Amino acid sequence: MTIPFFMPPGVAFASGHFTAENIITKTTRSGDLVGVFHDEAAWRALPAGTTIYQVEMLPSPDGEGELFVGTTHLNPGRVGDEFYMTRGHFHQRREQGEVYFGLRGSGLLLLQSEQGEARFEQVSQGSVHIIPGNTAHRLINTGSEVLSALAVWPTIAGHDYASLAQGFALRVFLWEGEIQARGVQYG
Ligand code: M6P
Ligand code: ZN
Repeated sequence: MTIPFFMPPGVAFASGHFTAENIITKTTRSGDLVGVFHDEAAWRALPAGTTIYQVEMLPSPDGEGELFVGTTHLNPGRVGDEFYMTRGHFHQRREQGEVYFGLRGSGLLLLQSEQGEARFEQVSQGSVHIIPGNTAHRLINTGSEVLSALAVWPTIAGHDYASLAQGFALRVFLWEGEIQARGVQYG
């Protein structure tokens, strides 16, 4: 008997690019990231159309129990001394977690609790990151190649950017030739 089959979408694990119809893409440019980087003058000096990262996603149905699958491609670069990073977010549905898989490049996943406690995980090819609920997450590219990470998250999770209006508690810079994290002072 011939097995009836459905041809599923594919992902190239070396790059994170999907092969599927109806891939959804979103580009985040420097001009979209108002107030995200520490050095405002350096941010203003960067053309607003500079691509910082792109997300490609498979379409998924809405509703409890459904999952999104997407790849973030974060370019290498710095705004002043600070490495390029994603905006970062809590989930609107705070209890919902997410999984990131490092595919290429090297960087950091910055995780932060609602109490403001921050920590890093090293992202590299093959790394697996289980992001618990109630935890904000941001990718930082500390390397010289594109950092690509595959993500799987519940469609109901949603994004809450507003709760991080003050930013994360740690920032990552290239300082005297070394990758360094610094605590953020709020005035
Ligand atoms: C991953 C997922 C997405 C997220 C994207 C970009 O692909 O976590 O949900 O939108 O990264 O991150 P941000 O929304 O913080 O810009
Ligand atoms: Zn998320």
